[in-house]
Amino acid sequence: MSGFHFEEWYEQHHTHIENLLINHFESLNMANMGTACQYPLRTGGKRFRPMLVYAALAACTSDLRYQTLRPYADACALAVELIHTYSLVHDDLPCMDNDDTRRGHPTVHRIYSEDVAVLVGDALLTEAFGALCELPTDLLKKALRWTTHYAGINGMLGGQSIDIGFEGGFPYIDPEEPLETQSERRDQTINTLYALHKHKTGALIELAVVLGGHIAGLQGIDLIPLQNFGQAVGLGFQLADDILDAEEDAAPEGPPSFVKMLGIDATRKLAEEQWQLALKSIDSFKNPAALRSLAAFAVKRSH
Ligand code: GRG
Repeated sequence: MSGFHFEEWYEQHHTHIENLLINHFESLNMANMGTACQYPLRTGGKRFRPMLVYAALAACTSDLRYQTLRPYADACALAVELIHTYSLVHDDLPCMDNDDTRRGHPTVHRIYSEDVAVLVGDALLTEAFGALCELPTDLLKKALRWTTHYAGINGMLGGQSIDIGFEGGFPYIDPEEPLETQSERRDQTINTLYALHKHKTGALIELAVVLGGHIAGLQGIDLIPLQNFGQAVGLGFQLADDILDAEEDAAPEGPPSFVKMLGIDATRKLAEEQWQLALKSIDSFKNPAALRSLAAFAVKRSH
């Protein structure tokens, strides 16, 4: 991948992923469900996670093998973005975050209804596993295992269960109490924040790069650098999100965030450290250019 141009690469992959997503829901017998599922797929999105699948595959293989293996990357990219989209649809529901808009558009339950939005999320998740069935049998079983692991109770869904306070949760910090006597509860809050985002945000990002490496033929300890990359980028992505939120709206109310707990400068420093860690973990790969650019895109983003 010599003379790598990220903008060009990003545009090409973005268009390709949009087509995969929309085409997946064309020509279904249940035409209304097909259209409803396409709605959250048509309203934008950076497509960061599916891009990581292609970038991880490219990092671990030759240009020639990349072309051969690309259809398998398509299956995994589709699966990861469908799971991401299901999580957003369900996260926006009245029983979760109760959001009226997502990416500047009305949320699925506002366009349709709550019951339809539940079904849309369920359908996107189910179809993700269907998409993985396009993998050859030697890749399928582990891809299913990892997807279940990172999307499920040990991954994103587990993170969401921390977020809603069902699993662990944040201790109460009395805003009137002096800082010096809050230290134990502040430590507990920061540890909960790490656990929450490692699972809720980080798990799917890690899944994307693990699937890319898996298609390239990496197994066992050879996947560890990609897992480390995924974890660092996952945390960096969330830190960037917190920084952007704080820059847009400095209101102290709402749930705890890294910026609220650590301050903006320490959060920026932590994000920078995660970026460096991410780059270091893929140092020895053949073609790390796209992964490197995606790490910067996630951690140093302005939107
Ligand atoms: C409902 C099981 C279940 C899980 C929901 C991932 C999640 C858990 C909720 C999404 C809400 C949220 C703010 C998650 C944190 C991760 C994050 C910043 C998601 C947004 O990802 P982007 O910026 O979104 O990649 P786009 O719009 O670009 O696709």
